[in-house]
Amino acid sequence: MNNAVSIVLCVVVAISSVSFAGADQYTPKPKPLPKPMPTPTTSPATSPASAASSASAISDTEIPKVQMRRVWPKAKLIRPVQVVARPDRGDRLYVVEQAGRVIEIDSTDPENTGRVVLDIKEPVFDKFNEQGLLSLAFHPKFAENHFVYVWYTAKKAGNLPDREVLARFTAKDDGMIDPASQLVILEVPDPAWNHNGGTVLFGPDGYLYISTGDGGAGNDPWGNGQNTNSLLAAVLRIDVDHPAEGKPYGIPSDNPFVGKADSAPEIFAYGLRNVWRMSFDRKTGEIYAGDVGQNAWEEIDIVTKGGNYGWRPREGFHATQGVEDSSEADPRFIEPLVEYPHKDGVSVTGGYVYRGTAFPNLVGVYLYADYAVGTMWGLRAVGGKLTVPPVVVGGKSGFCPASFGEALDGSLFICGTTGGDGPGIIYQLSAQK
Ligand SMILES: [Ca+2]
Ligand SMILES: [Ca+2]
Repeated sequence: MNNAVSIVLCVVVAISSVSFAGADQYTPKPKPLPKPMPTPTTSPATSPASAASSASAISDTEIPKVQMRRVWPKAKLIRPVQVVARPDRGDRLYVVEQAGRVIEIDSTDPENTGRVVLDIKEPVFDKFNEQGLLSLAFHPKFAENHFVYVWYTAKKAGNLPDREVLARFTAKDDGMIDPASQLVILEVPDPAWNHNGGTVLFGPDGYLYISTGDGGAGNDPWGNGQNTNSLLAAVLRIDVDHPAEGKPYGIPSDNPFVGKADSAPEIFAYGLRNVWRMSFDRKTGEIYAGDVGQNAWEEIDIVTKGGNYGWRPREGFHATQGVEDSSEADPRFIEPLVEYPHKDGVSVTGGYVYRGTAFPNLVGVYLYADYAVGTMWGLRAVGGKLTVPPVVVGGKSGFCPASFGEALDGSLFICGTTGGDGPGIIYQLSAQK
């Protein structure tokens, strides 16, 4: 039996690597999770006197097992794809629903049912399973300007083709986001329904980063991956605070393709197939990205300025099968931090490096998951180099993790569904101390 197909469990493979046909062809069939790793043995501090030494006793080679506790079960969430913390209100989380709504959760109230703060089901187009409202980012100075930025797929209209849209909306004092306040910042024409990116987030440099997919279909038939004149298959970086004359955004002067011929100055990094989720390590400023693979390998990349991550000649640490420009390892291409094969999952959901304070053993661990099988892994890396290889830290069979989320205090969440249009669920993550 074809492994890659047999383990596609989540009916709506929002970021699927392999599903070309409609998702309704797939029958959910939960696969048992890999056997959990044994709980690492630790020597917890047992007395106040040893508390001081306990911090230094925490090994940076350990990766604890991660527990998932469901939170806000009364909030009716439909296909949640992101959980984002409001920067000026630590008690407010905004949950992005793929069909085009944003739900605000009062995180102090375990019984909270959520409040719809934005509904843009029109103009969002979510006919096929990787389309829709995919990501939201609060402006770092949201408290002052009330700006939020979203990334969504939009349908052909008038002279405009099918496309991805980066738009700014303005919230009101009460947290409601005015749908009439839309300002379109960037539109990227999109040749196919799949591989639409997309995470938007602000970096520590104040610039807005956007992951785009390679456009879609299979094997990148338009050659977007290695085309630095295409905004597709890239991480873009733009300056929304200092627009260039006549444009809704500016280009950071040190973007890698500024002033280069036949290149798009918006590009920060390229050769990426479909970065569905990426995040900044809030301590180091490094970008961790989960790049969804094609037929064989899922990968995690540390995305650096000007980097070429190899798609389509490379898939994970391998020459891509079935393409004429398939390549062995080559100095042109930055290899992944880690990869996993399609026997272990088929659609990577990039997560976060834990930088909270509640679970010292988890600090510095990068967590990520597979959307189709629900497995969650942890690894450690320093300076872009792997220091502790990935281990399975948790996950739930039958739960399809669409995204991790990070609260202001560094607590982590994971959201998703039980598959297809199944109920939307948010879990809070914990680990042993
Ligand atoms: Ca596409
Ligand atoms: Ca790659």
